[in-house]
Amino acid sequence: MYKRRSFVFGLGVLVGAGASIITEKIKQPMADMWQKIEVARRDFTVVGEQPLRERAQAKGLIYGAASSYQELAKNVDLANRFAAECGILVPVNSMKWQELRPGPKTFDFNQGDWLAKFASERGMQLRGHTLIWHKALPDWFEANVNKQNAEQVMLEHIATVAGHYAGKMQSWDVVNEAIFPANGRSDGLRRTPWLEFLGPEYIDLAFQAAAQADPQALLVYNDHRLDYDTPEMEGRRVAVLKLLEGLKSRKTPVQALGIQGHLFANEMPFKPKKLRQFLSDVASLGLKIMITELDVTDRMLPGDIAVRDRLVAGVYQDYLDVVLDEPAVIGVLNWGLSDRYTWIAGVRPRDDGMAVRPLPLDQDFQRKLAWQAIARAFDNAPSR
Ligand code: 9MR
Repeated sequence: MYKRRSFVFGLGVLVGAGASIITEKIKQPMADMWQKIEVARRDFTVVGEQPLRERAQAKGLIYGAASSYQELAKNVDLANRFAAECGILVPVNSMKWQELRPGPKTFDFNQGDWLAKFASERGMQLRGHTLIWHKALPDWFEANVNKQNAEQVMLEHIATVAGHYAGKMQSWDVVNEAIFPANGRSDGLRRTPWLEFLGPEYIDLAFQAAAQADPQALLVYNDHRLDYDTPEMEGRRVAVLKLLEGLKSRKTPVQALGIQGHLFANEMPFKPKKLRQFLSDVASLGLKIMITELDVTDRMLPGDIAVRDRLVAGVYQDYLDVVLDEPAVIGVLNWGLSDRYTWIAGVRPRDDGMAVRPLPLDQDFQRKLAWQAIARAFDNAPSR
């Protein structure tokens, strides 16, 4: 596969060499054409009908996806497809502060409990997302949380929520998206209310509280934009590694890195070696790795669905081939299972108005080439 890719990159260089006469306008369509030819040659055939959860499990991996409470509770077909394909379920929003915390002193576990029960009844594990994040905070947060009470508010939240689900969680995203080098700090930390009130130590405090409340769950630091070969993402990888090294050196109980894996077809340069090295670096800290929110934005791809699905499947294949080569990777989760329910439709829609197709199942819950690419990646993965 690497050979085929470098063949394509090679053509890119050739095209680039004649830059004085070949304008950007011609270069891009040519690169697109070569990519299409390259992906058209790929084999996405899959042996057997087994669902992704079984293929992953056969290699000692976990496969699953995120869903909102609303989608699962109202759509029996989705619920059945979910239970068939997924070994683990993560609530998209139900375990964020916004949903869980109607007021400064109150907790509402209704949606979360429904999802926990659904998962357990259908033989799925459960993943918690997310205890500490700068987004999805409730309206009352700003007026009620300050430097004086922030530590107590945070610790109470973690003790109560992680305590409520203790023993039921495969893993928790304890802290989400704490890195943002563009904020200009030398440690790369994002300027959030938690950082402002508690300093960088808030991350250590959160992991300690989670470990105390639920000693069984795998405690994950989760972040995004770590996948591509761009200066921005390189900066983020460096900062994430520095954060994880610091946490480990202080014996803070972080146990895994969650790489969200929101991918982009035809938007950014992907260098397998770069990603592979990052995974090795993380693993060498003694951490497990989970791909937690995988999907492929298809905004830059042609409208034609057969072509588009092939290119999206190619992105999944390239990515998972690298990721599953690292023995520290223990699981892969999609951010949604079916194209019917995806955040990308709202946030990264296509200019031509056609529906986006970022996930393994189509709008009618039928398996797509992306499903096949994932299935093949599990089938070809080394056993854990
Ligand atoms: O998909 C989620 C969307 O429904 C919410 O409105 C949004 C804010 O809470 O969060 C989205 O999920 C995000 C996840 O929690 C963290 N990583 C990025 C995901 C997509 O934005």
